[in-house]
Parts: sequence; C-alpha cells; structure tokens
Amino acid sequence: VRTLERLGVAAAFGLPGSFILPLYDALERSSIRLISARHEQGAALMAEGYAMARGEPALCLATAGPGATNLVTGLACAWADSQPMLVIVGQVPAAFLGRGALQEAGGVGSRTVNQLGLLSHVCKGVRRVGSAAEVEAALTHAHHLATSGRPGPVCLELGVDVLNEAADWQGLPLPRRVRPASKTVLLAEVACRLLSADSPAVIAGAGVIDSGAAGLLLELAQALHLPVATTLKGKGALPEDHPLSLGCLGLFGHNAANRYLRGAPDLIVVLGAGLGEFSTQVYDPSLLAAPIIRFDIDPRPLPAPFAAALDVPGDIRQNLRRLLRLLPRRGAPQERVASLAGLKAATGHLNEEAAASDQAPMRPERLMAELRRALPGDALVFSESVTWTERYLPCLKAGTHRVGTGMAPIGFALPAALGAAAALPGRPVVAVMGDGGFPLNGLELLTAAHYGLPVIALVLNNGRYGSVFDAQTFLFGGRHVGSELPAVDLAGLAAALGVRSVRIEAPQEAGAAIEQALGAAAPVLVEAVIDPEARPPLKPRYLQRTKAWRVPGYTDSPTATQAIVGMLKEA
Ligand SMILES: Cc1ncc(C[n+]2csc(CCOP(=O)(O)OP(=O)(O)O)c2C)c(N)n1
Ligand SMILES: [Mg+2]
Repeated sequence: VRTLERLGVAAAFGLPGSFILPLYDALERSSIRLISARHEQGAALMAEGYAMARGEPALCLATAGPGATNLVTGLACAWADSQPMLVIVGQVPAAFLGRGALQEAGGVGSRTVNQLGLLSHVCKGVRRVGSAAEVEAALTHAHHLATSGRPGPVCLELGVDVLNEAADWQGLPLPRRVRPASKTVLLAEVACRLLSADSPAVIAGAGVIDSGAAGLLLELAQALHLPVATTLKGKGALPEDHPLSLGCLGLFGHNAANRYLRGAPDLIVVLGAGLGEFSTQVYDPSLLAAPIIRFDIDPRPLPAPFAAALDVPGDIRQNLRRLLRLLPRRGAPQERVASLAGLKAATGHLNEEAAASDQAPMRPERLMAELRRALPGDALVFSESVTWTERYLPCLKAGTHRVGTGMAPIGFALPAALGAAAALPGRPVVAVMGDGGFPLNGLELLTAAHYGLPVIALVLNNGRYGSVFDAQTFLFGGRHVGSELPAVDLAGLAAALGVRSVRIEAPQEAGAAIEQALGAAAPVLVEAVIDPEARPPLKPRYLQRTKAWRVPGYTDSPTATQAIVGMLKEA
C-alpha cells in the first residue's frame, strides 16, 4: 500500500472476498480512497472512467475465481480503449493450489480456472507475485508498464498468504514516465510536406486526448488553418465549436467531416487514431484517398486498404511540440474556414430541424440540444448512446466526451462516470445510455449513493434495444425477437436504490430536469422518454455492411425497402 501511495495511486475500485481481504483492510488505513462496487465489471469500468478523467491509473481489486473472471469485460474494455489500470487479484494460498480449494483459480487442479491466463488476454501484462519481498518491485514495474507507451491494464496475482506476509520496504526508485519522441529530421519532413500541401487536413483520435496533446492540436490547426475531423473516440480533441472543426468522421459522424475528407485534402495527418471500421465508413478508400502522415505511440499498420505514407512514432504531445517549433506561424488561407462554415450549414450538421422539434415523445436530437444547453462546457459525458451524442451533442472541451467503443459494451457509461466522479470531485459528470444498457451495471447507482458520487444517469427510454430492433427490421424481415423491453418503473427502482429521479416526457421539461439534477449534489437518475421511431440517419455504406449478414434467401419486403430508402439521405 505504501508503494501504491508513492506511485500516486489515489483511488481503488473493487469488490471484496477472502483472498483479497488483507489488501482491503490495509487500504482502509491508507490515503487511497476505496470504493466498493456491486460487481467486479463495474469496478473495472469505474477504474477505466477514472483513468479517462484523470489520465492516471487507479487500482482495481477482485478476489480469486469468480471475482477475477467477473473482471474480464471491464478489463477488456480498458485494454481496447488503451486506458492504464493497476489490477490486483487474490489467490488461494500456494499450499492449497491444485487441491480443490474453494475458488482456487491457478489452473492447476481439475476443472480449475486459470484466472491469470484468462486475464492475460485482456491485459497489457500479468504476473503472479510469489512472495511479499517481490511486491514492491512488481507493483512499481506494473505501474510503469500500465502507463508507458500505449497504456493498458496490468494485473498482478497475489495469494492471500503473500498478502499477509511481512516484508521489508525497500524504497525502490520510481521510474519516470517515458515520452519517446521522433527524430527532428523526420518531423522536418512532416513540416515540409504540410507546408507544400495545398489542402492538408487532420484526423484526430483518442491518442491526442490521452497524451495531453489537445492544446497542441489547436495550435497546429490554427497555425496552418487545418480543418480537423476527429474519430468518435477523439471527439472534441479540437473543440467542436471551433471554426476549423469538421466534427466526427465515420458511419454515424457528421456529413461535413465525411464530405470534406472525400473531396478536398491532398494530405491527411492522422493523430493517434487507429482508423477502424466505423471511423472509415467500413474502410471506404475514397474517404482517405490522400497520402497519410500518421502520428502514433504504437504505429501498428493501419487497416487495409489504408497505409501510412509516413509514420511518426512516439508520444504525440512530444512530437507535436517539436513539429510546431519547425513551422512558421503564417497567415493561412482564411477562405478555408469560411467554406467549412458553409459546408456545415449545408449538411444538416446537428439536424437542426429535429433538434428544435417539440414532438413528444422527444426526438433524441432535441434531448441532445437541451443537454448541451444545460451542461457547463467542462462537464464530463460518458456515452453509450453514441449514435446520438457523437453527432448531436457538440463537445466543447477535449476529453469531455468519452466512449468505450474499443469493445463497445453496453453497461459502460454508468460505472465509468462513477469512476470519473471519484477522480474529479466537483466536476459535473453525466452517463448517457439506453434503457437496454442501463440495467447491465445499473445497480452501481447504489455505489453512487453510498459514496456520494453525484453523477447524472441519463437513460434514453425507447422501450427496446433500439439498434438490435432496427437491425432486425432490415435483416430479419421485421421479426423483432428478444429486442423489445418490458416497461420498468425506473423512478421506483431509483427510489429503492436511494437515488432521486426525474422523468422527462416532453422536450419542454428536459432543460429544467437536467439543471435540477446538476444542482442536486447527489446522484440522480434522469429518464428521458424518447420517440422509439427515431433512428440515426443511415449511410449507404452502413447498409452495405449489414446486408452481407442477412439470412440466406432474404429479400426486402416493399415496405422495408421503402423505409430503408427513405433513410438513406446521407453521404
Ligand atoms: C455487453 C453487450 N451485450 C450486447 C451488445 C449488443 N448491443 C449493442 S447495442 C444493443 C442495444 C442497446 O439498447 P439500448 O441501450 O436501449 O439503446 P438504444 O439503441 O435503444 O438507444 C445491444 C444489445 C453489446 N454491445 N454489449
Ligand atoms: Mg433502448
């Protein structure tokens, strides 16, 4: 615990059990804030949200066996989202391994789970620590591994016998966080190419936010008047109210970003983005036809058919800082900026019509507009309803719109928001999710109430697993199997959990309800009844993608074809 304190670990999220109890006990007597969750998945996602909010790892704790296996999805999510985390799982005493001990999980007995083997697939590193004497070095190394390079969770397994064993504290030196930079000659080449391009553009991903480079991106964009599109994960890396912001690229992104990138650029600088399926509109070659210069801490190959013409490996903040030193601050073509405003106005950037609609039940676009009006610019939003927040909830400050789309599990937003509330006391934090996603970790509202974490849980209630329901409309002839949700008395549920709630049935109620929740200084469940027929605009490439998954022999009914064609308004 003393080592954890020295490493700057300030919070722990976990769920207790026999084999981790000595650590629980010691944490209670430390400066580390311990938050006990209702499920280990929740604890892991809280630690992920903490890292997203604060840029530092929290501790995540689980007991041996079921505790450790319950971590899998949460750790997988943090791993896929490249978020640092220190994980400690308990284990039965070494002498009991392989002998059918309760919850033993060393993989040595018959039908015994190898918990570390399992977690090794969702962690950056795992290690069994065999003696108390190794703990300090193992923790120090784990922290270094979790935070350096491309961050991720790192897991240590400690037997309860090791946790109870005494050891001398050595006071090992703490490693400094390494931020490797590329060579100046490489950055000079980037500067040359940028300056000689006619219409360069930037695509920014989460790597910009996570490396703390958003301020430098703003400088770069302004210095050269570069239009900036982001991926969903990088949303807001350049504030979306900035004239150079194109918004988000991709299947559910902004038309302005998609259209601009298809047409204009003769050079694309990709900063900390993996350019996956959704960002690239299912690997559409026309979206990234210009040569790509790519900055990344982990320059793995881009997905086919894309390839970087120039790779700039290293820490994005370091590299952008060096690049900026090489660039003149020239007055750049202002008309580029003017044309972006025109492009956004012409492409229904925020679906202004729906965003102003007074219909009840509410259009999600209107809810997003009300949410934006009510929230302060620095409020943190953890979104699972990404098809609505990505496009219709402008992000005004880098790092204030966070998603778990590395894995895209439903159940992410609420626990992640709790972790962020623990990381940044006093900052408003909102979890945006559907009525299908809420139940997965909804009982963590108990945790919020118990520890006084004042999150707003905003549930978009459309009575269904909307995206699944829609897929069944397109792919299964409208047979909606298992996608309609029974009505739940969310207010009654919230009351039982000791949490206040408010229900929004008409758009005129939304602003006041959200403001009231913001002022509550306590967790509040805000239920927004949403028009179940509201669907995000569909792009042809999305349809092309899902059509390939249709049941054999399927043909569209005339009404389905009509409905689909009606939705295909987008480029
Ligand atoms: C853990 C997990 N299980 C299943 C899915 C598949 N899935 C994706 S979206 C979705 C439905 C979400 O419904 P809801 O939260 O109500 O949002 P809506 O689309 O209705 O707005 C499901 C089940 C998933 N992403 N993650
Ligand atoms: Mg729903």
